[in-house]
Amino acid sequence: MTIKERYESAKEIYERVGVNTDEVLETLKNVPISLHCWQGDDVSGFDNKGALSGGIQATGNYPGKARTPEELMADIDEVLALVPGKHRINLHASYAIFEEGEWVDRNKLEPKHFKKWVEFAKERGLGIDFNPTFFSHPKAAEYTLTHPDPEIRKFWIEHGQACVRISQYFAEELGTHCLMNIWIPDGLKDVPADRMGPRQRYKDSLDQILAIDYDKSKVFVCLESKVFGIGLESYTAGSAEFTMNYVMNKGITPLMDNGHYHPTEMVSDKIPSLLLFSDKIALHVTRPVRWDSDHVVLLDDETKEIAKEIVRNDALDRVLIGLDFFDASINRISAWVVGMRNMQKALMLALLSPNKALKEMQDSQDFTKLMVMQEELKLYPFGDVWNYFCEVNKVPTREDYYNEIKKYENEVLIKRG
Ligand code: RNT
Ligand code: ZN
Repeated sequence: MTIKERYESAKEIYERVGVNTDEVLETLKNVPISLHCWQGDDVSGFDNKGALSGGIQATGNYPGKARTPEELMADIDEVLALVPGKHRINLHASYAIFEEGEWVDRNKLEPKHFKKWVEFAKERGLGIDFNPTFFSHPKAAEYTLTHPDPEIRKFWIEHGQACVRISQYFAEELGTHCLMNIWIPDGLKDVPADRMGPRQRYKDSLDQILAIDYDKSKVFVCLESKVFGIGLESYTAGSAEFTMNYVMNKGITPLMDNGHYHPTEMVSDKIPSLLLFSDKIALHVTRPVRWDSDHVVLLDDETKEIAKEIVRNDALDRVLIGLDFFDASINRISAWVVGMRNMQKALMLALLSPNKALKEMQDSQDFTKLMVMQEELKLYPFGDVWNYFCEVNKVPTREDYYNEIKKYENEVLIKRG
């Protein structure tokens, strides 16, 4: 049977539970996922030679890491050719591209340092999302936006402001919004003597960043919370409560990374609550294994559950989906492609679910039928719909992308030092 024939048969099966698979394909094709550039080079960036800091870690030494903007862009092209649909790219300030012999510090970054990225995005019809980089820098050795030294804090405030201007440049050039996400690693390894002070300074720093004039309809400033980091086990200034209160107070956008909570706390469960109070919310979809380890996103229960909350609350245009992981132990292109395709598979599963009927079962307290249906739906021919989706969007079906990646590894990656 061909992929198309299998699809036709799957279509009939889904029709019986009231799901139109053609509509699912059309919807999913138009859901952009923001591809994080930092999977390609283990979060190294181009603006300094220092080690990755900030309590995050990429482990592994698989060959082929991108070392230059050209290599990173070529790798991103390879990824986009293996993922169905149209997407966005997510850059960090540390990926600024300087002219030969030029260098400016992070507080002096300007749109021109991202011109090459804009050209890259324009040629491919991609949107760009952005992040100030408050780590991997000599001035970020201890704290950034919470620093007790006013000079260092000022440096980082200026960096945040510069990034808002760069975000607006992206939005204006590309004709689509730019999500600008603020995450700082600031925290303490051991028991604090003052939990309030750093948060007070964080609040003031954010106020100063947001005080510059920018177009809120084009730049969506987000704030990402975190419960702990490596070496920051006892306290983080940007806790969930700080972040949620700040966001609600200022009318900016909350961003949840599903590696940033206690292990049994689920981001999927938080999504509807946030949707009731914020017009838009943003996600960093990742996979924490025992800690915020940033493993590649799999088609696991929580990824599926996150997708369900987005789809059944009719929020595909209100939840800005981005990925955030960095695995250096496997082929980095494969890490990206597997993560992207899994996020899409999770969304497809959610779209293929008879969500209205299931809600009615819950409301009418028909929990018996609800369990039967939820369990049986797991065995519906979802793979046949997925393969057809890949085929019509002209990307490899099933595991065929692996061969493409292996070919690229042999022809390109292996030759990198
Ligand atoms: C760190 C945060 C943050 C970073 C990226 C590189 O724990 O998740 O989003 O991973 O900005
Ligand atoms: Zn994150």
